[in-house]
Amino acid sequence: MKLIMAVIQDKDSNRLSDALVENDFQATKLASTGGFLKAGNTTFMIGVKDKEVDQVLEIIKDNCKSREQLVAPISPMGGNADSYVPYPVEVQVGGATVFILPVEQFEKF
Ligand code: 2BA
Repeated sequence: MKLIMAVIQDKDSNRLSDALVENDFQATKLASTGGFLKAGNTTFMIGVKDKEVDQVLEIIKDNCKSREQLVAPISPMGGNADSYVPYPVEVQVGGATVFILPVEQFEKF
């Protein structure tokens, strides 16, 4: 068994939930925050059989889009003004960042 942890954008989370349910996969959604943008994102925990991993990765790929996001400049506040960029910078946020972990034991009570 594997635990798939996928960090995705909030905008894609309902679509991905629906697609997982349609395909009979069980998942848990966690509200998370990106360390770089400090903006909300969604982390899915999906427990699956080893042979189902590829199917779930396909579902994630099909339902999560990569997008550009603007990062507002942060004022230096007494720091080094030389590196201060006074205009918003665009970053490419990926459709999904996925970790696949082995599960030693799985129980439901
Ligand atoms: P954030 O940390 O908010 O990062 C959002 C996007 O900002 C990243 O998209 C990347 O394009 C850019 N970025 C991140 N750190 C950067 C840096 N030091 N310099 C310049 N640009 C930077 P993604 O790579 O697609 O990541 C999307 C979200 O997935 C991340 O949100 C974070 O929540 C999660 N994530 C990505 N890599 C991770 C990792 N190795 N471990 C844990 N979470 C990760």
